[in-house]
Order: sequence, then C-alpha cells, then structure tokens
Amino acid sequence: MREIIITCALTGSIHTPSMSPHLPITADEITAAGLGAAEAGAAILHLHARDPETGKPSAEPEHFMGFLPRLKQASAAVLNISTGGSAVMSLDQRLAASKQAAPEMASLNMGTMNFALYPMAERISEWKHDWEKPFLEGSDDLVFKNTPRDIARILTELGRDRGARFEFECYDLSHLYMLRHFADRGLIKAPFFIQFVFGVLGGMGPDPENLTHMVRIADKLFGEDYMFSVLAAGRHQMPLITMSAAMGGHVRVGLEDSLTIARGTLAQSNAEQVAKIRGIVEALGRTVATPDQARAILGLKG
Ligand code: KMH
Ligand code: ZN
Repeated sequence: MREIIITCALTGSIHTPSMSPHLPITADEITAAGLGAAEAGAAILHLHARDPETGKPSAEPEHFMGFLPRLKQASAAVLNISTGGSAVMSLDQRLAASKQAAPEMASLNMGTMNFALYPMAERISEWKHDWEKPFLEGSDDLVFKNTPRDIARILTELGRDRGARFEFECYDLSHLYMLRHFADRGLIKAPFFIQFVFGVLGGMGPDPENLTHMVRIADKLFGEDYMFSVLAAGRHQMPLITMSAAMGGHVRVGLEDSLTIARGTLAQSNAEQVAKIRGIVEALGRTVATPDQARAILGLKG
C-alpha cells in the first residue's frame, strides 16, 4: 500500500479567535503554523487567510500573499488554496487569491449546501471581536453556494487555465455523483483526490457507517481512478481519520477542522495534531508521504 498523505488545514473560516488562542491569524502566525505542520509530517497545507487586525476570514489576495511566498520558499509542502473561502464570500472573492497565486492544488466543494456554525456561538461567553457572534449565529440562514456552474468555473479557471489539481470536498453522497458528472464531461482527469467531510451541520454526520458507504459508492463510481482522504469536525476528527488510515485512505488534520488534541483539551498548534496522527499512522504499520511522494501520488504539476 502506498504512503499516507497528511493534509493540515491551518486556520479555515469556521473557528474564531475567541475559541482558541492557538488559532493562527496573522501572516507570521500562519507561516509559522505551516512550517511547523510540514516539519511534523504534513505533505499538504490547506490554506485560508484572515484579516490580521480582527481575525475575520479574508479573501483578500494581499492577506494570502503575506504567507504564501514564505511557505513556498521555506518548505517543500504542497500549497493548497481553499476556493471554499467562507459561505459569506462571493465566488469572485473566493477565486481571487488562487487565480493570482496559481497553486499546485485548490479545494473544490462539490455541492450547494447548508453550512451552519451557530451552535458554536452558544459555547462562548466572552468575545474578543464584535464580528464573531453575528458571524456564527447568522450561519443558520446561509447557503454555501457551489452550483454546477460554479464548479465548472473553478475547474476551468484554476484547473484548465492554471494547472491546479483538486481536493474534491464531498460532504454527502450526492457530491460523489456530481464529481462523476464532471469526469463524464471530461473536465477532470484521474486520479481524483476525494476529501470526505464529516460532521458539518448541513452535510453527513460523523458515523462510521457513512464512511464505509461513501467508499463503497466511490469504488463503484470511480474504480481505481480515485483515492480518498477524511476530515471530520471537532471531536470526531481523530477517530474518523484513524478509520480512514486503517481503510487505506489519507487523512486531514488542522485547527480548521478541530481546535482540540483530545476531548476538552485545546491543541497548542497544528503541528501537535499532525504529530498525533503521524504516530497513529506509523503504529498501523504505514508510512507518511513526503511532499514529493504526495505530488507523485496526486499527479501534481510540482
Ligand atoms: N472547512 C471544511 C469543513 C474549503 O476550504 O474549501 C471544508 C473546507 C472547505 O475546507
Ligand atoms: Zn478549508
């Protein structure tokens, strides 16, 4: 069996500064988090930006450019820019940084869905910034829009025109059929790197049966032409990604997906989560992919 690719999603656009002092916000913090995660064994860094003053998720190319060149220069890791951004951003905003930076890899969300964060607001008593509470609470009436036309546009502008390959984020069974549709249209080429996403309110829940079912259907739809990775939100992160590693899949960690290292204990860094899953992967008798091995496995432009 081939090496296991660890992706680390450093900051995302879900968690807010009041939830953890360890969430990287500024360009310096995101750079340090990325280098630490790569050093610990992450082959891919999944990247979002933040406004350095407020910690709010940002789509500004200027904020991405504060860390992208530094990560590229100081590490071999594959840089994967999110095109999901956050559900309050337009597609033009979500694409601006990746069109400018032309990364090897970008995320691509395979369907329109709810993406509710508001239960998180109930757990916080003190807020560092005014935007955080309304941002979280407003998510129960938002649509995370990824129509077939949006998906085609991302595939064209980043894939065909700039040579990016994709982390296809699938939150539900229907998203696998959407991916098959784009393969049939000839807009994407194998091997497909599918990220199964568990535990977002609006997508499939974190039940192990969902993972086995997703794999069963992906096998049927894509045969040998795909590989899967797993991310799971919050406390479900480590159990479900361990299951993925045991089933021959890849894994994603990072403070975007979970702020903790064990139940009730905040992770001190992204690297701490990478080191934990690396230990589990190695205990299972598997080895972790280097960035160049990941490039070969995924067919990246390098
Ligand atoms: N935050 C994850 C649940 C994206 O950036 O494209 C999904 C994600 C979306 O990573
Ligand atoms: Zn993301």
